[in-house]
Amino acid sequence: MTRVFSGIKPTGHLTLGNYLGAMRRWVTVDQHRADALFCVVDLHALTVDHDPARVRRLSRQGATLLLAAGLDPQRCTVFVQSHVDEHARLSYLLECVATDGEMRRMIQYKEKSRREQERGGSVRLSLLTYPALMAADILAYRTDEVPVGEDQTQHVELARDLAVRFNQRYGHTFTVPRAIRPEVAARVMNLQDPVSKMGKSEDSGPGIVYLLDEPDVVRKKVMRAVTDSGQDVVYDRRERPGLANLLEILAACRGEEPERLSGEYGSYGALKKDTAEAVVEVLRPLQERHRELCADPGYLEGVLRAGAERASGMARPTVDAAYRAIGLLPA
Ligand code: AQP
Repeated sequence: MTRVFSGIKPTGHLTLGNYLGAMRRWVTVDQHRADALFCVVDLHALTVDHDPARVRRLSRQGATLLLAAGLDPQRCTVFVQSHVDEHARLSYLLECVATDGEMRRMIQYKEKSRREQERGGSVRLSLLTYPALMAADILAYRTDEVPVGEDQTQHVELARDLAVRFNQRYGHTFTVPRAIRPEVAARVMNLQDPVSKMGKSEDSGPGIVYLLDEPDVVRKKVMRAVTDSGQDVVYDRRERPGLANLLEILAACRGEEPERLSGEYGSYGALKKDTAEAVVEVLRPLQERHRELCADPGYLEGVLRAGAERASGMARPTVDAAYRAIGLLPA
C-alpha cells in the first residue's frame, strides 16, 4: 500500500492556503487510499523566534484542526513530531549526508533568514538545517508520496536527493519519495499582496483567511482583496495575480477550473461575493467540528498518544537500519 506522510507547522494559525493547498487532499483522498501519517511538526516551529506557550497552544490547535477538517484516526495516523524520537535521531544522520551548499540554496531559508535579519533578530542554525529534519520526517516512514503545497516542493526534492545519496553510499535503506501537489490552489496568495504566498507566519492579517475566522471576517477579507484596475474577468496568473488568486480559490472550493469560471463573471464584485460565500461554506463544517472537539480535550490527547505509539513503531526499524548502515554500532 502507498505510504503517505505530510504535516503542518505550528508557527501561526492555519490558513485557507494550508487547507486548499494540502489538508483538503489529505482528508478527501489520501486517508482513504493510502497508509497515511499526518503530523504536527512542532520541532520545525522552533527554527524561528518563538514563544513556548504559543507553540504549545498552536500545536494543540493544529492537531484539533486536522481532526476538524476530517482526518479520521481510524483511517490514518495523527500525531505530534516531538512525541516520536526517531525524527530527531534520523535528522542527525541526514545532516551527515547533506552539504552546507544545498541547505543554503533552499528558498525558504533565504527568505526567512532575510526576514529575521530585517527584524533585527538572529538566524537560528536550525533554520538552515531544518530541511534535514523534514527529510527525516519523510524518510523515517519509507514514505512514497508527500502531498504538499508548492512552497514545500523544493524540500521534498532535497529529501529525494538525500535518500538516493544515502542508499548509494550505505546500501538501500530509504524509499525515494515524491511530492504530490494539488491541481488547483497549490499556492494560495495573500489577498492584500497577491504576489506573496498566504503564509501563516506573516503579519498582514487582512490578506490572510484563517481557518477559524468568523464568516463575516472572511467576507470582509475577500471583498477587500486587492485586484487591479481592469474591467474584464480573465484568468492570467502573471498579469492579473489578484484576480487569478480569487478565481483559483473559488475553483478549489467548487472543484472547478479557474479558466472556465472566469467566463462566468462580468464584474469583480460578483466574483468576490461568490468567492467569499464559497470560502465561508467550505469552512463552516470544519469550524463546527472544531467547536465540538474543543469541548472534549481528552479525546485529542488520546488520539495523539495512540498516533505517536503507532508512528514510533513504524519509524524505528528504518531508523535503526540507517544507524547500522552508516557505521554505528548496534546498542
Ligand atoms: N498559501 C499556500 N498555498 C498552498 N499551500 C500552502 N501551504 C502552506 N501555505 C500554502 C501548504 O500547507 C502545508 C503545511 O504548511 P506548513 O505548516 O509547513 O507551513 P507553511 O504554512 O508553508 O509555512 P510556515 O513556515 O509555517 O509559515 P508561512 O506559512 O508563513 O511560510 C504544506 O504542505 C504547505 O505547502
